[in-house]
Amino acid sequence: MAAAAAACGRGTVPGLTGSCRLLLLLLAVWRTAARPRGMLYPRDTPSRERKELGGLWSFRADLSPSRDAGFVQRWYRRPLRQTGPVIDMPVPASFNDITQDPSLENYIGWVWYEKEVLLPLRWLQDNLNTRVVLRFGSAHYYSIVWVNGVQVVEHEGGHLPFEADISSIVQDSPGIPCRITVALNNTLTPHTLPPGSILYMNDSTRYPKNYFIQNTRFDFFNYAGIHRPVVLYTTPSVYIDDITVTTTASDSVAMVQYQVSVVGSTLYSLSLSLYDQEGKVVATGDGPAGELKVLNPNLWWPYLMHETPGYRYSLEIRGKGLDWPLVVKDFNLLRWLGANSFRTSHYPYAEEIMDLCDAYGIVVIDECPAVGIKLPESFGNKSLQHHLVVMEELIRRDKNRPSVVMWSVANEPASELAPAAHYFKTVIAHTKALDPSRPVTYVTEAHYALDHGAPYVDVICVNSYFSWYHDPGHLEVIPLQLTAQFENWYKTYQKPIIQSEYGADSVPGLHSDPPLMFSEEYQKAMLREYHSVFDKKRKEYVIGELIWNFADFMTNQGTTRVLGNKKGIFTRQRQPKSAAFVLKERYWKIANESSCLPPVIKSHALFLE
Ligand code: BDP
Repeated sequence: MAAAAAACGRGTVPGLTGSCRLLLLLLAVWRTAARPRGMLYPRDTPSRERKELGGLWSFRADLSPSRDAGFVQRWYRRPLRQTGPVIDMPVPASFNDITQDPSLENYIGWVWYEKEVLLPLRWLQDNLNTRVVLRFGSAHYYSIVWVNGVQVVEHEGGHLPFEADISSIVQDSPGIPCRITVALNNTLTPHTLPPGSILYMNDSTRYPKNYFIQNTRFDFFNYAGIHRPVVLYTTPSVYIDDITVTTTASDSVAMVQYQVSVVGSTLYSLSLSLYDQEGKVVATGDGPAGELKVLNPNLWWPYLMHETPGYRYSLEIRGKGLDWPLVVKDFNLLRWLGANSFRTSHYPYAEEIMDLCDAYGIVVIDECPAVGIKLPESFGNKSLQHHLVVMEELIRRDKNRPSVVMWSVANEPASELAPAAHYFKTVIAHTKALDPSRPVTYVTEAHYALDHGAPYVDVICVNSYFSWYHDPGHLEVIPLQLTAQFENWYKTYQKPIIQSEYGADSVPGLHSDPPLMFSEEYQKAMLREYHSVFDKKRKEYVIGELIWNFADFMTNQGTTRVLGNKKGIFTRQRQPKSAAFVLKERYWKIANESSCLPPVIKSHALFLE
C-alpha cells in the first residue's frame, strides 16, 4: 500500500411467535431528562416521520502523513469542499471499490463524509415538541459525527446502529441546510472487534518511508464506509424509547411479557392491544409492564416446517452497503436451495435483512463482530469491556426478533489460551443476563480437550475443514475424522452440536475427474463425504449443518486466495456452482422428512457487508 504514517489521529482508534399489535396510548404531561436506553428501528408512523439520507455524499480520504489533517484543520467546521478536493461517494456503500484508485482500496486511517440536507419546517417549528434524531444503520469502524460543526456522537464498531438527538442544533437554524460531517476510521487494533494490528515496516532498504500495513486474523476484506442507511427521523418529545417482549408458549396458550420504556414524562397512561395477523384483538393490557395471555396462539415456525411459516403478530407502537436487489436475490436463492437458516458470520447483518428473516421464516444465529481474536492482549479487560458493550448493542437491536434463535458471541477465537476461560465465561454470562430466553454459543475451531470457553456455551458450534486445510486433497479421511470430531465433543460436553462451517474452494468452471482441489467436482465430493456422517449423527445430537459458504467473497490477497475466497456454492455474481445442486437436492429431501430438523446454511457477506 501507499506509504503513510500513523493510521489515526485520535488516541485509540478508535417471540411471541405469530402476529401481535400493541397499541399504546400515551398521554404526556411534562418532560423529564431520562437517559434513553433503547434504539428502536425508525418506521413511519402517525407520530414518527423518516427522511432517508442515502445517495451521494461528499468524500475525502485524509492523505496527510499522520492522517490527522482533518482534525488539525477542523474540516468539520466548514463545508468539506472548502478545505480541499472532494469526490462523490455513495451511501450506503463501502468506499474501497468505488474508484479505480488502488490507494483508496487499501486506505487505512480517517476518511471524511459530508451531506447537506434541508429539513421540513414542520419538524422545526412546533415549540420543541418534535425530536429530530440522526441514525446510522452502521459505519465501519470508528465514527465521529458533527452536525453544523457540533460533535453529536462518537461510536466504536461497525455492523450495529448508533444515533444522536440533534433537535437542539437543527431547531436553531430553520430553513438553512443542515450539514452532517462524519469522520470514519477503519484502523483495527488488538482491542477492537474484530481485532487487528498495524505493522510498521521500518527497514528503509525494503520499504518506502513511513510504510505500514494492517494485519488481521480473519478471512474477509476489511471493507469500510457508511455501510447501512442513514436516516433522520422524528419522535414526539415524549416517546417510547424501548420495548422488550418475551414469550412462553405451549400449543394452547402463550404468555407475552412486555416492558415499555417511555422517555420525556413520568405522567402518562399506556394501553396495549395485541392483534393477530388478521387484525383481530386477541389480548389487551395497561401500563408500562405486564403480561398478555393468548389462547391457541399461532407460533412462529421456520419455513419448510409448518404450513404458515413466519407467522407474526404485528407490534404497533406509537411512539457493504445495503443493496435491495441483492438482498432479495439472496433470499430467493436461499429458498431455491431449501435452506432455512444462516449464521450472520462474522458480524450482525442489516436490520432490513433481519426483518425479512422474521417474515420469511428463516432461522438466524445472530453473531457479533468478534472474529479473529487471536492475540493474548485481545483477551484483556479493555477488549472484554468493549465486547460486553457490543453484546448490549446487538441484543438491544435484535431481542424481539422471532427469527433469532441463538446468540453467537465470537468466531474462532484462540479459545485454547488460558485467559479465554474468564473472557468467555464473562461474555456469555453477560449475554444470558441481557437475554435469559435464548441459548448462547460461540464458534470454535479449537481442539475439544483444550477449548476453555466450551464449558459455558449451550450449543457446541464447531468448524472443520478436513481434506482442505487438514490433509489437503484426501477426501477419504473425512468419514473417520468427522466422526471422531463429533464423538469427542459429545463425550466431553453432552451438548447439542452444530457443524457451523465446512467447505472447499472451487473456481467456477474448473473441472477435474478424479476430483482435484479447487475443481467444482472436488467441492461436490467433499460435501458428499461430510453429508454421509451428518446423516448418521443428526439422528443423535447434531442439530444443524451450515455450509461455508453461501457465495464467494472478497478477502485480502494471499497465496491461498484466488480473487477472494471461493468456497461459495454461488459465485459472487450469484450463479450456482455444481455444489449448489447437491445441496439443493439434500435440503429439499430432508425438508420432506418430517422427523428431522431441516438443514441450515451458513452464509457469509452475502448481503454485501
Ligand atoms: C474459517 C473461518 C472463515 C474462513 C474459512 C475459510 O471462520 O472466516 O473464511 O475458515 O478459510 O476458519 O474459508
